[in-house]
Parts: sequence; structure tokens; C-alpha cells
Amino acid sequence: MVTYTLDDTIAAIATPLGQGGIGIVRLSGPEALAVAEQVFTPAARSSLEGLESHKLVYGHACDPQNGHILDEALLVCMRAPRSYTGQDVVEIQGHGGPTPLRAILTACLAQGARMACEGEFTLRAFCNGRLDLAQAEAVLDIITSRTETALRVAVNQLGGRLSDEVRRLRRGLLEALAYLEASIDFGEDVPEQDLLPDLDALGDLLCWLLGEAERGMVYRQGVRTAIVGRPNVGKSSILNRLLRAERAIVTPVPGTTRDTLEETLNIQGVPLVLTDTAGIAESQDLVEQLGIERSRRSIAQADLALVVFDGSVPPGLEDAQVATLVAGRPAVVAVNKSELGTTYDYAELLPEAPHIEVSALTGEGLPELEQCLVETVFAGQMGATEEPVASNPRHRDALRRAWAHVQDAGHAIRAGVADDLVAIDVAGAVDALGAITGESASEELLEMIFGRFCIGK
Ligand SMILES: Nc1nc2c(ncn2[C@@H]2O[C@H](COP(=O)(O)OP(=O)(O)OP(=O)(O)O)[C@@H](O)[C@H]2O)c(=O)[nH]1
Ligand SMILES: [Mg+2]
Repeated sequence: MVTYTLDDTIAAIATPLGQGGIGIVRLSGPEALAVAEQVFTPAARSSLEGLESHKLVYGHACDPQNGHILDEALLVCMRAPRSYTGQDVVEIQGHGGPTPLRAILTACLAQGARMACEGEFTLRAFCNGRLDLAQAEAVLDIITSRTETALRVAVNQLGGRLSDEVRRLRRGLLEALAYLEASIDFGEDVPEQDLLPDLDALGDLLCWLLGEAERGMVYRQGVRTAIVGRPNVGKSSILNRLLRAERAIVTPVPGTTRDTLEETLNIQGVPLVLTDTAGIAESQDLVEQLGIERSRRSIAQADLALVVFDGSVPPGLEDAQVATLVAGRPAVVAVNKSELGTTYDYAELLPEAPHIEVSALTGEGLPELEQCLVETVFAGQMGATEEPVASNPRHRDALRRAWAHVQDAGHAIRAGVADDLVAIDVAGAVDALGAITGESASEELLEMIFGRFCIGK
């Protein structure tokens, strides 16, 4: 539940509930310091009155009911507006254990603070204009980032890079909207203006941002990659090689892998979520059949297929079946067991996918395979070496909506449609962009976004 009031004081444990060096209880609101004064006794001064902002004070967290010391602690007060939430914020740093931290939190609640909801500190920062919505979402992306590239994307977003681009676009559209509305209201009195060049330029910028969002989502969410092939071609061996670990069981017995197995591999900052699957073949064995059914499903759900063939024997019927299942999807083919020296020609199976000769036994061809996987993920987008400006599917969807409206507005102008209808599309685009930065975000949307945060953030 998201709460929009700003005038009470909230409290929560802001660090994970486990054992660690330190743990922090955080307060935000007009009474933050007053509450803290009741539960914290400074060692070298009589009270917290007149305490300088952003300065650490040493002392003890105490239970105001009986005066018992709860923990040795440090306290810092960050006065409004120079704090995370834009309100008075107090952080009490105790030792990192659930019991002392809960005791300090309980004491704060007993002194009138309210337990914070999920993401409520960040929501307050948003409501106070310290962060816009895209920046608030970046905070969550930083916490959940899985690779350094995803982290850099999120840090840039927190710094306002995406928001700046979106605001620039929105301002351009608002100018167009202002002209349209003036011309609807005052007709001939408004000097005529050709909106098309501006709308086309804004459309191009939107299109670029959309591409950035698509690229960014790869870093943020990873690429689901299914390793598929008939039994015994070396799928699990290739998985182990790529992971540089003996993760999957490898044996000379066909049908070794029966269940799907998932591991994340980081290649050049791109998280590949690899799924090793059961070899695809006709089987009498019930467990094996179920495994094969799962592999078919893995292929259907994957963003990318890594197809493995055994290059030491000629292509067979089962290899052709695998190729049929994968056909039309993004795929990379690894022709394995190359060190045996009798590599047969698999070029006719999946001719549109790149084929790489590898040996899971010696490691030969594996670096080329990794490179090829990354290139296939970014097919058509290579050369973009800088980290993407956007990475969030919600932003991608909003950009798509905005782009469609701008396209429609352009078509309408070209077709000589009346200004008031053009204005509806331009306003739609303005709205879609406003949903990214939060100018036009519904309560429902805010609830969905901040509900994903943890308590204390
Ligand atoms: N010579 C050679 N043998 C390999 C190579 N890669 C795998 N093998 C062998 O091929 C056999 C099957 O390997 P796995 O990795 O279990 O094959 P799989 O495709 O996962 O097999 P299933 O799980 O049964 O579908 C094992 O005996 C491996 O040692 C290779 O590059 N060269
Ligand atoms: Mg296997």
C-alpha cells in the first residue's frame, strides 16, 4: 500500500535483516529529530538540540521507557531539504543484527513514528521533487543490477540522463501542442506554422530512444538462451565450458540430462541466462520424454537458441528435427567435437544462423562462440559501444506509445486533417512521455512502482 501523506514521520530498518558490521534505522518526516532525541543519548553533549546537519554523533540508543541501553550507536541528522527524501532524515547506525535493530525501531515507533511502507522513503523523495519517476526507478535498478553495465545504465538514469532526453522531447511536443491549441481557439489570427519538420525530428529522437531501451533491456533482464541438440552431442559439456565450472553432469550415455538446468553467464557485460536441456530424440523412457517436452518449451520461451551438433558424425534425422524446432528464431550453431578432426558439414541445417566449430573437450573455438553469441544478441545494433540510455520495459512501452502518436500526428497533418484531431495525438504523446518522468503518472502506476521496493528504501 502506497501512502501519499508527507506530514507524519516514518521509520524502518534500512539495511538487510541479517548479521553484518552495522545496521541502520532510518527516520524521515517533520518529527524525525524529535523521535530520535527520545531514543538516542549522545555521549559528549546533553541533547541533540542544535545538532549540525550531516555530522555524526556518537552515543547510545536507549529504551525511553526504562532507560536501558539498546546498543552503542552513531546518529546523523540530514536536515530538509538536503536529504534523500527532501525532509528531515535521521539515521541511527547500530550494530548489524536483527535484534538490536528491531529494538531501536520499536523504540522509535513507540515515540510516535509510523512504520514505513515499501519504497516510502523514495516515494517521499519523488513527491518532494528530489527525484522524478525514472530516477526513482533507477534506485531500484541499482539495487537489483546483475552486471556492471546494468549498474552503469542505472546510475546514469539516476543522474537524470534519460529524464533529460525525455523532457527535451516533451517540451518540443508541448510547443507544438501550444501552437495547435492557439490555432484552434483563434484560427486565422495565429500565424501559420509548419509542424512537420519538428514532428519528424522528434519522431527520429523517439525512435533512437526506443532502440536504446531495447538494447538496455538486454543488460537489465538478460538473454534467455536455450542450449539444444540431440542427445550426446555435448550440450552439457559446452555449458560447463562456458561457465568454467563442472555444473552439469556429462557422461557418454545419451539422455544424461533429463531436466532443464539454468545458470547465468556474463559475457562482456551481457547476462546470458543459459538453460541446458534434455537431448531431443524419440524416447521410450517416460522421464526422458518429459525432459524433452521441457526442452521444446525452453526453445519456445528463449530469446536465443544455442544449437549443438556433433561434427564428428554426419547429420542425422534428430539433428534435422532440432533444426526445424529452432528455425526462424535467433540462433547460433556450435558444431562440436572439432578436435576429432572429422568435421562433417552441417551448413545445410539452419543456414541463416552463424556456425562455429568448437571442441568442449579442448576449449577450442569457445572464445569465438562467446563473441558470436553477444553479436547475435545485438544483431543490427553493433557499434553501439556506449551503455544504453534506457533499459526499462515500462519506459520502452511509453516511448512506443509516444512514437505511435507522433507518427499519427504527422500522417494527420499530411492528410490535411483538422488541427483539433492532430492535437489529440500530440497530447497523447506528451502524456506518454510524462508517464516516464512522472508528470502524468496515475496513483495506480505509482503504487505498482513503489510497491516493488523493499521497506526502508
Ligand atoms: N571428443 C569429444 N567428446 C566430447 C566433446 N564434448 C562432449 N564430448 C563427450 O560427449 C559425451 C556427451 O557429452 P554431454 O555433454 O553429456 O552431451 P549432452 O548433449 O549434454 O547429452 P545429453 O544430456 O545426453 O543430451 C560425453 O562423453 C562427453 O565427454 C568434444 O568436444 N570432443
Ligand atoms: Mg546433457
